[in-house]
Amino acid sequence: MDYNFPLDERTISRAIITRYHQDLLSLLECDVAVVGAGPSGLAAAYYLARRGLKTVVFERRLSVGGGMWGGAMMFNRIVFQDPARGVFEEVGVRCEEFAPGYYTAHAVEAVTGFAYAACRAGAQIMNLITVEDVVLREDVVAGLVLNWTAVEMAGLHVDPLAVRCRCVVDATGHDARVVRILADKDGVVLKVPGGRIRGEKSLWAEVGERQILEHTGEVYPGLYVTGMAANAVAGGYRMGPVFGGMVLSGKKVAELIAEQLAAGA
Ligand code: 48H
Ligand code: FE2
Repeated sequence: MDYNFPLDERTISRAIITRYHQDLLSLLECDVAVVGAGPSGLAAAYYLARRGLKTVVFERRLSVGGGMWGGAMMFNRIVFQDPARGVFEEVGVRCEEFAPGYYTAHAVEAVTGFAYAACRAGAQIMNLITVEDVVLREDVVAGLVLNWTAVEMAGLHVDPLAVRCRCVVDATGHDARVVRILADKDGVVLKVPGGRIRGEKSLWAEVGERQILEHTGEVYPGLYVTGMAANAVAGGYRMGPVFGGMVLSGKKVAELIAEQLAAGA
């Protein structure tokens, strides 16, 4: 193999800087901004992008995948139930039946499968960026306030940048970070019973999984919840290490948003 190529370090640097900034500039205006690249956020991004919506995912960590990498107690296998099998298969994750209706997959294959599918469908995944606030227009969530995670971690006083979008999906898991940020503001009433964050209940797999789908949806004009955040906001049970509801919730939120945006267009 002829390995001689006249590499110029400046061209390498220029390529990285140029491409990143081109992408960042194009994301100033999106259809949907998903916060969090766990299983629900990645599934939502895949289905949104597949519908032709301009979709970005902001993830505060270096790695995508959220709580799916570690399976349960660091046994890196995940479990999901029959209704979600089609979603895993659609993104190319191999599923193995364990007991009637119960399937397993390798956690690494599941994370990378969903991440790859979302990218290939056209979603833009921006890791190392933390969402620290929302943009509001006439009591409608109309964008996000972003900062480098490194700024947050270092505790530096550096002001953020903002992007606009037609709607936001909170896929930040147990913390329900985006809804929490909004709900802390004076006068904000959420579209859930009681108008405020209820907090998740203890563990009940069957009920928790059902509730995830029931609670997936719009909680404030322009702001949707998916995945664990949906139960954290509405006061549903946690379900433990089962991932069917997470990816089905991502699929459901994408369907709801597609309908809503089509109706408003
Ligand atoms: C940018 C942020 C921010 C921020 C957080 O926790 P996740 O895996 O979330 P889900 O809902 O897709 O999946 C939940 C699942 O992993 C789980 O924990 C289950 C099923 N638990 C059941 C139980 O009983 O415990 O991913 C959330 C992602 C993470 O990658 C965070 O880093 C990211 O969101 N994130 N990204 N800006 N402010 N906050
Ligand atoms: Fe969890």
